[in-house]
Amino acid sequence: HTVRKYTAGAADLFVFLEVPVKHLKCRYLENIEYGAEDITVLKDGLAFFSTGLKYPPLPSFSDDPGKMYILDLLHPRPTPVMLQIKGQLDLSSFNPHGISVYTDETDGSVYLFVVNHPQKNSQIEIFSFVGGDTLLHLKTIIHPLLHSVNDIIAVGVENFYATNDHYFHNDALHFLTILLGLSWCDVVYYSPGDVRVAASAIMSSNGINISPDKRYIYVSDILDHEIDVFKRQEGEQLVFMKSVAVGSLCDNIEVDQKSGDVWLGCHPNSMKLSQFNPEDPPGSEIIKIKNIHSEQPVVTQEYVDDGHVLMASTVAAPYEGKLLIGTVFHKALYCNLK
Ligand SMILES: [Ca+2]
Ligand SMILES: [Ca+2]
Repeated sequence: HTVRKYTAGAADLFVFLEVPVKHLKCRYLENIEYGAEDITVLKDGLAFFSTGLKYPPLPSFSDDPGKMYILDLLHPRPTPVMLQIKGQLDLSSFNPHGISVYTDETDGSVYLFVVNHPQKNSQIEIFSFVGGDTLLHLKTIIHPLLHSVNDIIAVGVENFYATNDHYFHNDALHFLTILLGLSWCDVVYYSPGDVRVAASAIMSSNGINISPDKRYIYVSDILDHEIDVFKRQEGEQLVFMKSVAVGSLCDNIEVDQKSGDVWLGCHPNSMKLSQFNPEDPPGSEIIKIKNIHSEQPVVTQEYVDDGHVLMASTVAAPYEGKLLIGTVFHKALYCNLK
């Protein structure tokens, strides 16, 4: 494996890396043409996808509302199937972004939490996965602290942590916070009786996930090129433990439930991403962190493409020697790690 070289300083605002290609044995997944920004996999091999995100200034190439898909990794030829959404949710403005699943161990029921941006707002949708290809919409959560939500990690049937990736909604003010390197973003804890900032001083908090033993929370500080490790305290406050430098703009985080390895979908070149040019497309980079809690975590590049196969990777979800890779606005890959 190639160990990531840190040529750019952690304080650099933009990473201009031209990355050498490193491929795995992969194929495109059917039915995913306009991005699968987030993917997560249940222990039984069922994977959920959020697709069709519209998140300006990032490009999107379909005017259709976003949709959720499901895929069975135990099937001989896994293929994404669109999920039918029942209930009161307005599907014409559905714009799904970060996702998380929660399994209630007492009865095995599965809840899917989805960050939704109808009319550029931020809200959280909670669905019950009732089996087959059906989601039942249970409720919408709107709160002033959940103002620019990117991703979410569910820790109960109505409890979650969520990341805000902006401090200001105004584009000019937001750009100013980036220019000045202000670490004003946060992680919010939500439960029906208690909503508060659980961690702050983050430049731009993007992906969020949890360790297999549920004791630690991982947050990607995308503009700081780091993964922050927090310990969960009594009362759900998060205590900062350390940061692991990744040398890339890492988006969503998935955790291998067996090994505890942290998998990251990353953007090797932010300029190519924000100033989209099909002649010089943004690339994709998948990074893995092994032994994240040890003194010396091992950061490796597992997949790299210059954008000619896959543009703008956001997530890499491992399962039993297989890897699903999603993107902001492009296709998705099914890869073999063995
Ligand atoms: Ca997620
Ligand atoms: Ca994200």
